[in-house]
Amino acid sequence: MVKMDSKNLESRVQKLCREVRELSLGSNGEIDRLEGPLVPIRFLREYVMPGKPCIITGAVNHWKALQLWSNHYLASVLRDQDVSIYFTPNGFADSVVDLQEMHSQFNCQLEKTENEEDEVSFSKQQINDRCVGNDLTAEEPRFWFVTSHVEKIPFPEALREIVEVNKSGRGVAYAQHQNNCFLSEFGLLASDAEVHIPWATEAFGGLPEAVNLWIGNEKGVTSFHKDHYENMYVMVAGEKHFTLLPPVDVHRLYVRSYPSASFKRSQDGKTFSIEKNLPIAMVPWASVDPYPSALKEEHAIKLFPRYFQGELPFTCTLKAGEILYLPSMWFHHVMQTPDMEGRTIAINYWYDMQFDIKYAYFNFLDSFDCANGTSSSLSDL
Ligand SMILES: O=C(O)CCC(=O)C(=O)O
Repeated sequence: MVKMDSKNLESRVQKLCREVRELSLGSNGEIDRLEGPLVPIRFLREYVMPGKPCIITGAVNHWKALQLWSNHYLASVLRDQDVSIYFTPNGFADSVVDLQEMHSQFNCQLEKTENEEDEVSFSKQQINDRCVGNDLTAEEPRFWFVTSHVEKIPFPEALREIVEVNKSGRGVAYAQHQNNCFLSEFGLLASDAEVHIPWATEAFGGLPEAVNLWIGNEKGVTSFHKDHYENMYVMVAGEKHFTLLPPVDVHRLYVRSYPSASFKRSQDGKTFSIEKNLPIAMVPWASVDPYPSALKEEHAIKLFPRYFQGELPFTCTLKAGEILYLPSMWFHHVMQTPDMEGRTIAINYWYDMQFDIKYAYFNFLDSFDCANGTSSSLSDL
């Protein structure tokens, strides 16, 4: 019997990651491309059951959305519709934010809490200890998990905020409401696409739990995270660039618990502040930004060696008319390139995942802290 010190555990986890690639995912970082629509049983056997992503081309060519959805058409169909829009100063929604950087680049600061007692569910020491990069002697933690400022505004105004991002100086707008919004706020567009993907519905054994519409621009970045859904992600306009890691690679993302807060945008839309969510709640989130600026690269490699020195992540660019099958629990980071009209548009279908043996294995793996060789969960507090 081998005693599990941290080095031992680390090398066994690395071996597990390599083996998963060798046995089912491949190790060149490429995603299979297939001509669709797919036969459900083949999709189920070759991709859903092994939990392997793929890109399906030619399966939505019949959608009117691909031809019809100019900015003019969208603004006309949705002229009287209010929609939820998510604003950030820098385009990074729901991600780990460095307060020092926010202050120096966007003059955006953490607001003081009126009643300190509202905060005390976790001590500052506890918060600092859990996060990567915090100075243990500082008054406040430096890194926070920050969500967007959300407003419901008329669609034509929302679209202007998105496509005129470089002119407005009013932060970065992203239509990324996820509550089945394609069938609610954007329901007037539903007949231009489909409310489910028939062959995927057959493979998954039921209709999607939620269908969401995403309209963004080149500044909008979605940070590494995972979802408890099977995801059929359809690109309608522009391109999205996905960086993917399988669930078995969870330790490479240095998931830590961060105190949570939200951006608040001023009424004129020109300035942002950060408001703590009270009482302070800790949110487990991936610490790695896979594309740090040149200035931050060396530091990032030192801080996150398991990510930057490990196996290549899987990457792909999804173009209009293509579908990405993103298996449940895969970590994904998303960037975008708009089309000639200055926007990206996507619709995604979230199907229920099976909470089965793979899910149980993942939780077991996630419960080990490789750095210490202990079994205290990185994500629990
Ligand atoms: O398109 C994006 O920006 C993010 C998509 C995503 O996270 C998802 O579909 O789960």
